[in-house]
Amino acid sequence: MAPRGVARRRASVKRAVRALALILLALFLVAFARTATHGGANARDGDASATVSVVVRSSRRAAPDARADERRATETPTIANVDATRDEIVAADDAGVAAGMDDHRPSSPLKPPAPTWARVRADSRRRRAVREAMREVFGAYLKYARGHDELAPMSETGRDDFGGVGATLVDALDTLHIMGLSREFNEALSSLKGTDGEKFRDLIHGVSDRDVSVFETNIRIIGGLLSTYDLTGDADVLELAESMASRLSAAFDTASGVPRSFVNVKTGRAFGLPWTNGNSILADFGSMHLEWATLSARTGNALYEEHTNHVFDTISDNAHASGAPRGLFPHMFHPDTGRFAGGVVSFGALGDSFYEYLIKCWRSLGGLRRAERWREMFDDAIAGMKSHMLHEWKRGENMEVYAYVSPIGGAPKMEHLACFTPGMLVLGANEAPTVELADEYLEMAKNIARTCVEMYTSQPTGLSPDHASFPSGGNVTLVDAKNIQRPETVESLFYLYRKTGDDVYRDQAWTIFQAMKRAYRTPSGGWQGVRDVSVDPPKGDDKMQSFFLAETLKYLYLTFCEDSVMHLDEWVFNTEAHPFKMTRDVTTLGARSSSH
Ligand code: DMJ
Repeated sequence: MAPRGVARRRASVKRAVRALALILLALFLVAFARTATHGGANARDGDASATVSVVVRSSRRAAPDARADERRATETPTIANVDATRDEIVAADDAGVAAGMDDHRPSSPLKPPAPTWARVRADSRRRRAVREAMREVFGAYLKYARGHDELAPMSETGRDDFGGVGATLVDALDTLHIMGLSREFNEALSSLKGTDGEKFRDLIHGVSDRDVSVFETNIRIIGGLLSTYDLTGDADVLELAESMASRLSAAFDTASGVPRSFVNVKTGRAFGLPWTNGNSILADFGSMHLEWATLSARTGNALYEEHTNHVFDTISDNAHASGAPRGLFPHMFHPDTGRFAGGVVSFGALGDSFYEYLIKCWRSLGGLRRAERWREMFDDAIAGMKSHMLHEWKRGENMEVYAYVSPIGGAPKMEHLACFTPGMLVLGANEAPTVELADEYLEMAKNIARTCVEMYTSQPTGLSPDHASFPSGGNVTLVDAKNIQRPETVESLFYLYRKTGDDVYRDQAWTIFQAMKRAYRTPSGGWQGVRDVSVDPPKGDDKMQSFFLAETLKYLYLTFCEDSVMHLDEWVFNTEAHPFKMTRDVTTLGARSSSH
């Protein structure tokens, strides 16, 4: 028997061990709870350093689905909810600041994650400024151009470049909703549903005898309606989207199944652009699947997805015969011969969104047919771009290294349109086949984005030209001096910020927003583009683009939100920045491609 003192010591050692065990258990439970609260992103983060394989990828893709479904079941997305979320975010911001919270801290002390997306807090002041801009420009649109496609801010009247169907109304809907501008959102929606929207509904229901661009109608009208449906659950809006798609379906009635560029919504007569010799354009017919597969999933009608899935199969099966370097495609395709017909190979006009949709469809459509082919085609496209289209630019006297993308065979210059490339590369870096490739994509994204930002900051107006060249040892040189409020650079800054959490991207976005505000604003409250970015003060173009409300202001706003707002593992943005809930439950897959 041990003496009393020894027994007491043993007992107190036991107590200490038990206490220590309890502390460790508590720490573990806290860590576990935080991981669970932060959801699929962190679950996936844990294996981010592993060699990525198909198996890893599919488990990565499964996680957000469960989270999204859970939310769908508990939450009816209404404008009130968005307001509540915003208030909660602001309150949480304040609490976080008070507690000295570090945004970028690892979520678990036991296993620091390599995050898919950075965890970032809102910058309430800047976010509010962008929201106010949206309120102002949409107010001016309603006042002077309600029901028209776009506002002419200086003339204080409407413009109808899309057939007078109220393009801005539809393009702006989801931005208003996301920003919690409930009064404006409700007014826009009731405008569309009420007498102001008669022309719009006549177009959608094929009553008016009107030719429309299949691409523009798809990305703006169908995209805008679908995202509004995903945000609100409003069944009338989904019905309008479906009706519009059934009008456009006539364009797919070709020997190859690849649609022509224009269609008459009443007669179904389809035709190509006159300058293309009857060819269809890659960026047009190659960027429809995201909308049409989503529409099929929401309506249960497989027809839409079948059309665009077949288009993908046709493009993919023609890859070797396209005449372009591996992974890349010329922009002309003849819908009757079913063959590529030459043209430019570009990440700018005529090619851009085709490449964007390879990665977006792969990331966001569960049950995608030939899913691996979409990913392979994306990685091949980037490899092709790197070998044939990516150029180094040594800038200024210090010969600092930048990068830019230009079409194959063309002069060494870049359109602002191609500035979406960094954002696309960020998406490609997530869940890339190897860690090395992920790093390479991110590096490329940063270098191209530097050039895009330089296109703004090098000009006296602080605005980018639409097209620029980059002489070695020199500065940005104007090729097309106008600026038409395009979104691509701020879009890429948004993705880079969400990926890295590096404040440099937020600051760049803020600088660009301030330059826009200074140069675009007019006395009517509408904001217009400028004719020459090198002239300060600039002359305006008297046009407020509908994509300025759909994309530019939306990406700016989201850059200043915290990462949980439109989280990039839950939402995918179409090429007009209309967000769709990621679709994990596509069951209506194309019968025509079932052999693959
Ligand atoms: C937008 O309409 C879309 O982003 C499209 O894909 C090409 N670019 C314009 C805005 O610049």
